[in-house]
Amino acid sequence: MPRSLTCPLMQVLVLNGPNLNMLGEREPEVYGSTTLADIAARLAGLAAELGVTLRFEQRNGEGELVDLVQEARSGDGLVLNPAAYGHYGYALRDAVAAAGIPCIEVHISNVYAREAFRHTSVIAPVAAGYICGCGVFGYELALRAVVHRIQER
Ligand code: CA2
Repeated sequence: MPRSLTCPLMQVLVLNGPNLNMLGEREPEVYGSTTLADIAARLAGLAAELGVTLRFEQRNGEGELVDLVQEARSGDGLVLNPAAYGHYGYALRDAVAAAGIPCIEVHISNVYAREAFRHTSVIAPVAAGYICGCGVFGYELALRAVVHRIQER
């Protein structure tokens, strides 16, 4: 039976880290010309299709991101582009590990084709999955992946 007939809608937080508010405005050769608002709009359409209540946020500070991950514990899943914090943000990693909900880490660029410091993720070991290098389409893949994980539980 479809989940919508039996349970409340799944709640997923899509959380974006520092500087991603500048998406589409600078460095289009690396990140493309799509803005964060464009991504939010695309995901809203997909969320409706998948039966998901979506919250889409961006914060620059690691503490603010930690606060939102802690709030997400009352929901079902997390899609996280931690931006540079993904490479060294242990407080954010601890929050994701403690959240007890599946998290899919997403990066727009192929971090493995870039500087060596981007080749490490401190989040990936505590995430359910990791997507990078698929451009902004990675967010749609990540939303589908986290929904799949939630339904498996
Ligand atoms: O590829 C990604 O999604 C990243 O998470 C983006 C981060 C970077 O530090 C990670 O290594 C990979 C950077 C976000 C900054 O985004 C900007 C967008 C437009 C202009 C300037 C920065």
